Amino acid sequence: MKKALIIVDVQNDFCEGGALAVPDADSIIPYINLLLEENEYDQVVLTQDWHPANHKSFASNNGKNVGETISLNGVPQFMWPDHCVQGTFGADFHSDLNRDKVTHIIQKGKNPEIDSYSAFQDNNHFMKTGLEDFLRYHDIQLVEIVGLALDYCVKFTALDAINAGFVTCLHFNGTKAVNVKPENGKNAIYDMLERGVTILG
Ligand code: VGL
Ligand code: ZN
Repeated sequence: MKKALIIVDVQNDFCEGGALAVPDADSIIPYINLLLEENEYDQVVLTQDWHPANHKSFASNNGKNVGETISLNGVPQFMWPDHCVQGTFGADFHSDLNRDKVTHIIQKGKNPEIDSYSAFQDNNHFMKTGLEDFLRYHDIQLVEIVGLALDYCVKFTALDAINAGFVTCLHFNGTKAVNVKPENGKNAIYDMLERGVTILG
């Protein structure tokens, strides 16, 4: 069975000191580097949140406060601080992440009108990113997922991997939740278990 590691959004803005820092995010990086060292993945995919400065998921672009929810083109949109703006330091991958074995990069969230938590498609299910085609082209049947944030991009990436028919595993030690509401991280795990994601310890 050919397998891929999908490393979700390990970018400066989601790490310590970043604009949308996920608590304890940096602690997953050595774990991910060890996975890369100890396993033979057929493909290693990085995803990168990659927003234009006028992206509508930013509270600042809607005259809203961070933490509010608006309706954006018919879907609920949580209001985030400005983050992962294309070409900025915050959008760069964390420098401690070993990128030697990376075979593919998926940039997402580029359309200012639609957010994209999943690495497979936008939140409106309007545009695919090409990740599914890439994995199928390379005969991948199993995906292992790590990265940030457990309760947003990691969760929706894992659920779409299941929908696409991949055997899907999440490394619990390779992910952290942003937990804008308490229990979001725990509920994300429940959602994934319910849909058939295997949680590896
Ligand atoms: C993410 C919020 C906004 C994530 C991206 O990577 O989980 N969360 N943009
Ligand atoms: Zn984002």
